[in-house]
Amino acid sequence: MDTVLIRGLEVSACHGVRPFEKVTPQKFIFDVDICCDFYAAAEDDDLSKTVNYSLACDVIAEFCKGHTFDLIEKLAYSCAFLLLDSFSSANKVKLSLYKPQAPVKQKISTVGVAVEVNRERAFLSLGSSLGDKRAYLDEGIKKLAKTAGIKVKKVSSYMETEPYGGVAKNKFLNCAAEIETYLTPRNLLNEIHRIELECGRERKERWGDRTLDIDIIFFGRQQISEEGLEIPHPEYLKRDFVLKPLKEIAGGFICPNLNKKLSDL
Ligand code: PH2
Ligand code: MG
Ligand code: MG
Repeated sequence: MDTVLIRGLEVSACHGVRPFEKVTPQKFIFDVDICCDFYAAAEDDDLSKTVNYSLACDVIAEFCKGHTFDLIEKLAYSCAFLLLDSFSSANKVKLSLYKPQAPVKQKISTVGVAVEVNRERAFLSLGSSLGDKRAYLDEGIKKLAKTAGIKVKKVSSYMETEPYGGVAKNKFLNCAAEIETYLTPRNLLNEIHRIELECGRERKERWGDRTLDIDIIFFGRQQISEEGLEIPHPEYLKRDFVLKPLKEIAGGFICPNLNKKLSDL
């Protein structure tokens, strides 16, 4: 994968848990890999077709100086997200952040953290069968959009559907959403669980009526089978209330496990 490299970018800024670190600037050093296809930039010798490393350095330096965090973990994640926001052609950022003057008793050459963040396209199914169903879907989408590392790209129309599975008794309101996300599938699932909880979801009966349910149907082309996390969703083919709204917003999407277009299912 083509990669723009930045090594040893030095920024003087105030980050740290200790109170003096929040007022006394110290040295932070960034090593960054920004992955983007720059074949066309190389072909045409055209700066506008790649990630301008000088702009990328400005973005990092300005953010690092303009904020104060306790943790370099927070600073590293925030900078990686910001780089993906700033450069739409970048699909992965690897960032190492060093703090050579960190207050540590021992003599050290440096401490630091490394993060790797990917841009992925994911599809979600949302459903509600309790209370003000439309308001719960609206609220769920609003909360997704407000979450760092999630951008809502498309939302299907809301469709009234019959309860499926023999447990839920009420009619559902369902929709699908396309998001772009910088989160891992596991962290996306955790954010979804937080949003369901904030929308009054009680986890009692599997498949029972619920204020808000958000399921990950696809996460890029990834196939995942882990405890509590199966992607593509194991049931999506059987569920019209998932397929119909998905086809509306992503008919051309090729399902990773079937290698068929959604619109052909
Ligand atoms: N969700 C379920 C069980 N049954 N039926 C419809 N129509 N819509 C749903 O979203 C739904 C369901 C479990 O998540
Ligand atoms: Mg569900
Ligand atoms: Mg669910």
